[in-house]
Amino acid sequence: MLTVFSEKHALRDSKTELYGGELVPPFECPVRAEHILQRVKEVSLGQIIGPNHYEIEAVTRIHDAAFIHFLETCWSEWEATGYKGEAIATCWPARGMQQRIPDHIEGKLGYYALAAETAISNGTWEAARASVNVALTAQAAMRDGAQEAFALCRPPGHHAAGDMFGGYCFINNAAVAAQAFIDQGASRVALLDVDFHHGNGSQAIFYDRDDVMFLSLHGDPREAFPHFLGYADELGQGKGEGFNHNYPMGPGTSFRTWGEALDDACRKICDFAPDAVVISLGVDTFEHDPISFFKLSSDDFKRYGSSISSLGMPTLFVMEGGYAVEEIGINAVNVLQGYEGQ
Ligand code: OKP
Ligand code: ZN
Repeated sequence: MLTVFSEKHALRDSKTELYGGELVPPFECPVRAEHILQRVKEVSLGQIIGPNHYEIEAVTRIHDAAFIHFLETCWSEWEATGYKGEAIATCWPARGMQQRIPDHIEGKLGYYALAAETAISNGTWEAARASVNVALTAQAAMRDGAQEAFALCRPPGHHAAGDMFGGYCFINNAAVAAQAFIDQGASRVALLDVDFHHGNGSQAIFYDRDDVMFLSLHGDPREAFPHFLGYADELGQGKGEGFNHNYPMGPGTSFRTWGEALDDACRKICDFAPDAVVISLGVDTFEHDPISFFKLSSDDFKRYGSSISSLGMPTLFVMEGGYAVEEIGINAVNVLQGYEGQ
């Protein structure tokens, strides 16, 4: 399987994450991508190429142009204020307040942020831009005939909505890639999110559409981030009704339960008969993940990779989360090897 990777991921190297009331080194750190790349090489998964450059229009098919401009200019505006730390949102347009975009960077941050853990710092934009180019390059390989590809994206994307960043995400790489399939003539695309966290951004982006079905297996929002989306009764709206499927699961969920949810999701994908499947591949479902509560073993990742290949559909894997950094390479590549029947 082809892997697409950009060294520019390393430019996303913020020093702080607001976690448990402390500023800690971010869980979403550069070594994650390095370990995955190393494992891809170790098992000789296939060719590894760098990303092509894509115009921003491929991104603004999904994201609001003013939001993209904000991401691009946030750090320099923040720096210009003289603040000493990284750019972190501290106030929001909460219930009953105006949804107007303020002029001050503090206000803009609150307007465009969905959570406070994710700091924007020098290089964040460049890395996010390279990450979406990685996804688009892998997608283009499939347009040109590849049956599957691995976009080794970092930073991840599935929490990013049309005009919101957060949950370590800035540009929704998987959503932009799904849209590229549609723009190239696909009638239907299934976006299956197996990251531990609900892909609130992807869901919101496609919620009223019937051409991209979104399915997500994740920690129950009652117990897990992003807390305010991902319930089972969110089924889509308008012509998108019936094209959104959530499988929230509780603390301690084992592969038995998780695998049944995956089988159900796969049946829905089969009925939908998409031209392509995009997998938001997070491996934070791992039993030893430091911030998640599912109990999948490294072998389980191989098993479910094989289930995904049983769909028999062109499949684009887009890297999302996974924070047990020592095992992240083995776990992510196990999915890909399972898919390849190894
Ligand atoms: C990004 B991705 C845990 C707080 C979690 C944010 C998690 C973002 C996950 N107490 N904070 O979906 O892997
Ligand atoms: Zn996650």
